Amino acid sequence: MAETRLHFRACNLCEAMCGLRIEVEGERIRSIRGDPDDPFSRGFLCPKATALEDVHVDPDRQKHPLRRSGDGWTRIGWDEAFDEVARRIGEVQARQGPDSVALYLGNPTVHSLGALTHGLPFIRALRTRNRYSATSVDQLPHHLAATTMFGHMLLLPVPDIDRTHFFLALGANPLASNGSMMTAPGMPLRLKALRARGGRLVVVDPRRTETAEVADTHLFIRPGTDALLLAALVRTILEEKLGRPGRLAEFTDGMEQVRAALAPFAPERVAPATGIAAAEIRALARDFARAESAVAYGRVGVSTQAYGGVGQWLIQVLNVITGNLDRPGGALFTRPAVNPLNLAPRGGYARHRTRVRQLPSFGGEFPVAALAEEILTPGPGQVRALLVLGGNPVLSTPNGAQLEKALGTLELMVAVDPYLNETTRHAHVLLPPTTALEREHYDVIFHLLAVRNTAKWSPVLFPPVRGAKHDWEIFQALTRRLRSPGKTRLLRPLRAVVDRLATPRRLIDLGLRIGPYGLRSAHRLSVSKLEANPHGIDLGPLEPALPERLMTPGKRIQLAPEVLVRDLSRVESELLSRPAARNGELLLIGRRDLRSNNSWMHNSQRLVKGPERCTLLMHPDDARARGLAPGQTVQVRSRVGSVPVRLELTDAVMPGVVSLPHGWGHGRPGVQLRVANAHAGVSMNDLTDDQAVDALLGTAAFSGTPVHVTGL
Ligand SMILES: Nc1nc2c(c(=O)[nH]1)N[C@H]1C(S)=C(S)[C@@H](COP(=O)(O)OP(=O)(O)OC[C@H]3O[C@@H](n4cnc5c(=O)[nH]c(N)nc54)[C@H](O)[C@@H]3O)O[C@H]1N2
Ligand SMILES: Nc1nc2c(c(=O)[nH]1)N[C@H]1C(S)=C(S)[C@@H](COP(=O)(O)OP(=O)(O)OC[C@H]3O[C@@H](n4cnc5c(=O)[nH]c(N)nc54)[C@H](O)[C@@H]3O)O[C@H]1N2
Ligand code: SF4
Ligand SMILES: [Mo]
Repeated sequence: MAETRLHFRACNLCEAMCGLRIEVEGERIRSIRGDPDDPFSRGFLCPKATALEDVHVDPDRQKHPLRRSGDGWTRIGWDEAFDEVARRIGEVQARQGPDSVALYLGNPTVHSLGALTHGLPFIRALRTRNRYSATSVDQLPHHLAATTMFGHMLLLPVPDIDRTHFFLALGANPLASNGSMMTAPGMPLRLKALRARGGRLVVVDPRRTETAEVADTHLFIRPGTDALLLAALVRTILEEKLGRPGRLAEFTDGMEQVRAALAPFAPERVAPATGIAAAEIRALARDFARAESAVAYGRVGVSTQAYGGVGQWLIQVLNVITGNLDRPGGALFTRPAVNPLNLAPRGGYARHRTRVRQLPSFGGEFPVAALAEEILTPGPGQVRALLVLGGNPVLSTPNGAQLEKALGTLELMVAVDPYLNETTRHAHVLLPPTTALEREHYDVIFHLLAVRNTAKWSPVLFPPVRGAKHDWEIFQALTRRLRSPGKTRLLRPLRAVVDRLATPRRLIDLGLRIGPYGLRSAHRLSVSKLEANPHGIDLGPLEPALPERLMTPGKRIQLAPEVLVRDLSRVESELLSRPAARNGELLLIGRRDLRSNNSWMHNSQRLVKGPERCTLLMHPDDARARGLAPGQTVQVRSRVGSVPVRLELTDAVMPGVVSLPHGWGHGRPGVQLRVANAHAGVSMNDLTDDQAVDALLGTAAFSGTPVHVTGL
């Protein structure tokens, strides 16, 4: 019998970084449990963690490079694949310019150490402006607020959930998502502890979510109107002189501009559009301002709407004017052991515009809502080749059906992905990377967003399955081939040495040593020190760090950034006067559930078993008005598409709102995901509209997509 051993690592599926204790017998996993000795997660895990094994042993996982041949695929060698990809990219760019090649980075690239360390040089080597990522269907507004207010797109305040007395959560469902831009494993326990110490949890959401169920107060809000609510909250606090910025006042500019700009947004005026009574808004403003400590936090539901930029800005304004930014119990900045701030741009809003719709760039990327039209619209600069790195934009970006059509017209599509999914099935070449258990891991991004300063290194559990290469090896091989060969001939031997040395492990080791807990500190962190502490190291609670950490000129908080103040006029003219729902129209919102992870964990039998989850939630009153019955299949239509889906009735969604999860819609020809195909569902993004964006940033405005629902 093979010997049993224990392996400790961090789960990299979502943002929570749970410590896992994996019992292994030879090549087989006996169990995956929460690691009780991880100082951060203390044994917590969710059902998805065990699916790490399912991905590792999944017979549908691709392990060898594939080249499309007619209707099928041919296995090719790695060198042949790299040569072919680099040659064909070069040909497209030589013919049609560097921008004719586009790039889409999916969410899992942020959870893959090798993609983070080696993705950047690769992107640079591509020399294209046509860069897209999941950021513009997710947290882009947070970055704009961070850049304009604090001076860097990654200076992101983290809610101090463990110490706060008042947690105001808008458009976030941490009991399903396990927290986002707030890495805090064990959300159920943390929320329970908040209430147990007398703290209040207020949830603002068009659906009474799992999180709303355990809150003190849940306010239904009409989708897409959070900017109005937030403006009224800030205005009330200022009007009633409840603001107490404390020491923040010494280094904050723009308080008066904010006061003046928010004058039009009295609670009484925003109440009809938001669906929240003025008295409730005033009460919430007072309670928030008077709490011993409080934090406002908004996630996907606030970001992915037409006024998401303003929404995320006003959330931080609330934190600042009440003195809750940069203080325990409020929102604080982390002090990560490896600091990624130097790797990312500071921001850079609207340096460029997309060719067709003139949508602005941010942080060197364009909004992905524009990708399909950039492929489909002829003319100079048209996108003719696309690289998709760890993503599934056909299911995850607005009007996915249009994008899918566009993919079929490309001269070249390359995917770096272990699966042939709804997007990657259109590739000409597939380069499949290793998955989590076969590689080392360090969370460069999620330590930055964590509610405590911690550090953890995850070692390799299994050697790479035969045929697969790591993300970083794939990027490195392609980068090497893309660099113009003529110019670098002399440097080539030197480059080869540097490449060999620059492994993810060495880069993290260097980052740790030069970081704040490295050589110059008592911790003396290095990878080997972390290896000697396999459960992870706690580096203490978040601490006040302002004004020193600000990266704005003069190290001052900019409370009233001009681009955002200006955008309030749009909120006033478009949103304040928006009529109540038009005849028969319902507003579609999304939802996440615990056993799912965007589009890609549906091929695990243990995660998809049980009742169907891709259903349309509707309020019974709306069903009655349409003569619809629970359990029946209905047709949901939007401007861009139409899908059939089973109806579920519940008073947990507000009247006038329907909810559908995203990431489903499998079962299309050529998708090699047998379990997922058998639980196909429909894609919410066949309904969401690529033309519905936040005009300020181009972020997809998923929340509140107008739809009509009829019986079949
Ligand atoms: N189990 C699971 N965990 C995940 C993921 C997953 O797919 N499954 N995905 C991961 C990723 S990539 C992310 S970004 C995070 C997201 O983390 P969260 O943002 O916490 O996740 P969501 O469940 O999308 O929460 C958004 C909430 O916004 C509400 N909402 C919709 N429209 C509006 C609106 O107009 N106003 C307001 N106030 N609320 C609105 C929705 O009803 C929903 O409850 O989760 C991560 N964790
Ligand atoms: N309507 C609606 N749409 C949404 C959202 C919503 O709330 N509503 N949420 C949005 C959000 S927050 C996000 S983040 C996006 C996510 O959108 P995407 O990032 O486009 O999609 P994912 O499903 O996360 O990507 C999954 C793919 O990554 C691959 N993958 C997994 N691990 C690795 C790895 O280590 N390396 C590589 N190379 N590939 C890997 C998987 O095999 C899978 O094919 O969806 C967005 N779309
Ligand atoms: S909560 Fe997230 S990190 Fe924790 S086990 Fe589940 S998927 Fe993994
Ligand atoms: Mo996300």
